[in-house]
Amino acid sequence: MSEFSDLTICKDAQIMLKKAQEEGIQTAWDRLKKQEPQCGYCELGVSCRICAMGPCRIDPFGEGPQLGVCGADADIIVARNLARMVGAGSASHSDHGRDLVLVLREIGLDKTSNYKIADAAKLMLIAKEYGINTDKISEGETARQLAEAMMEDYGMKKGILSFISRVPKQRIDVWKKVNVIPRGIDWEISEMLHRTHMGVDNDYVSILLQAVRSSLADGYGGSMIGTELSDIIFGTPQPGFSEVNLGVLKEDQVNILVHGHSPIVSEMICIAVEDGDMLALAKSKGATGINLAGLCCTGNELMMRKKIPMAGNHLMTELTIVTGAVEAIIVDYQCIMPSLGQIAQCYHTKMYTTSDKAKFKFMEHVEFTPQNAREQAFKIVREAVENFSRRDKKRVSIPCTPVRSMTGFSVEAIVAALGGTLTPLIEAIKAGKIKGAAGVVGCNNPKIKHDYGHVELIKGLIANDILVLTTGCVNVAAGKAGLQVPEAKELAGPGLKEICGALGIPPVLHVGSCVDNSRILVIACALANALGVDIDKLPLAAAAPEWYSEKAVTIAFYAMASGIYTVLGVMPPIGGSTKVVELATSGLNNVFGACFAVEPDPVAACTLITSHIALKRKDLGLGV
Ligand code: BF8
Ligand code: SF4
Repeated sequence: MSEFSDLTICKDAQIMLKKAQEEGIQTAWDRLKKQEPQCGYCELGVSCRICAMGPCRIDPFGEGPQLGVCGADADIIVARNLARMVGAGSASHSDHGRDLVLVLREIGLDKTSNYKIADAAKLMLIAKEYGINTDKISEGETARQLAEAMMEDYGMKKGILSFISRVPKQRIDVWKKVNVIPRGIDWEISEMLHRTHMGVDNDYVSILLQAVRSSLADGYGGSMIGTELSDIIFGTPQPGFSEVNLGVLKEDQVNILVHGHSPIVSEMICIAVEDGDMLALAKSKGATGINLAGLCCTGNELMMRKKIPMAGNHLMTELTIVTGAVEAIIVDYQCIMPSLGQIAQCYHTKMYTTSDKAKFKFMEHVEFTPQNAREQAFKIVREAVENFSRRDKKRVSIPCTPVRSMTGFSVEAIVAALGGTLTPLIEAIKAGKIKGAAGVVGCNNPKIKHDYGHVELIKGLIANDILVLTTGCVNVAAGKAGLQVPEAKELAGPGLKEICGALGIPPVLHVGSCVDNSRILVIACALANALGVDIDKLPLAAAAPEWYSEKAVTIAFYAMASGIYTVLGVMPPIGGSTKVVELATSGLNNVFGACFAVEPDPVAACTLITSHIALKRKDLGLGV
């Protein structure tokens, strides 16, 4: 047993944590310790610093103040804080989606030679979905018109998001009743901020319904646009194999990592590392090649489409630098710990920022635009290669060998694997071979043993014949545990094992990055439409066992509002309002046919999900 085995289940992480300790490097785990005990008011959500009459806090024991200076009570303060988290999560995904819309428009206007349409068939399909008559117009003109139609989804011109047309009618009726159909992406996010300004919306239910609407603007708006356009511009993922863990770094090669979320940057780096001149330069510096690997969601994007290996998830990002083997890390935005620049100072690793939205101390800024992306990518890769000579070989430690992992399960790929329609999946569910499906998504959080929450929950689910779809940082956890290869069927229950064996797929499907949770929504909508029922009637569930980010709260909200029961492994900051807790954990059922549960123990979380799926099967008249 390693001395770090209470922090992480991953061997590579344990070895690197030891090295970090020996080399005096602080990690998120160390900083968490220094923060403890964390503020109890903030943990309960009852502190407010929205205005300058505050900051205010409500005494959870009922002895001290029960109202803020403005008169807001615990319910209002808790709801406002939570709603602002949802708004920020929606903004993050949606602003990422917007960047892809802007690139698509530049392609359409022929203003960039760096980006092209990789999946013209999908461009045509989505353009048709948007009501664009593609018959007599060029591919470029189609791209321009689609980009501009999507821009309207961001604004207030349409009054309803285009992809809402994918949602079953029964679900739209549910949303109509409580007035949460998203009207425009930016509209809902900005209204969320408006409503939570002091003196605007002061009804906790009303505040939380706007949080729902803002989350739906992400799930069926910003994220869905992000996914569909990434497929159009960079290619719709197809199944294939890659590798995961820190062992994907190569001792004899220049190692370059991409970190963040946007494929706009990482795809261009991918082109530069494959260039012959760059390779020749690397060889002249004594390296045998240039090795590109991913971190977090931009890593997922490259893995899905290009089978580029993944070095790690959220809590591994600092530890990759500790290997001493990384020449450069290129970041775009989201989930990039500000500590990375500082840690890189202790090694030879060069850090680059690429978006004016996301600048960091100790990182060099190299702004990427659709016009200069290729040039900038080559500049960074050249510098990374030159940096190989500065590597201190004595400090290099690559702690393990990589694990093989299967990826690339876009909706199109899943449908193709099923033979062209969802019918075989529906039949397998009806026959009880597959009891249901669960999306296991989200982050790492040092408050939960790293990757333990993901891996244990997933193992329990597949053993119970529940097909698992993974996104975000869960992919690395599942991949490292050997759960994302066809051979993992041996860990599945007999029915799921049979289906996976017949199709040659793993019981745990890598469906992409966090914006790609929209792929799960598309499948849920298609299943419901095929069966003629609402989504909440299906044997589906979602879980975020180790979530940390505002984006994860937004995902949880749109999953729940779509009718999918959602289990969280970390308590959100709502404990200070019994009314909000009651609404979240049961009241929402009466409105959306789904609610949240909080369960940090993955074994207990698995029981919650299997019982929920059994109940849904019973209600559908299917064998349990
Ligand atoms: O968007 S799973 S830690 S990397 S927030 Fe971040 Fe969470 Fe990872 Fe991707 Ni998603
Ligand atoms: Fe205090 Fe109200 Fe201002 Fe919040 S909005 S800081 S509760 S006065």
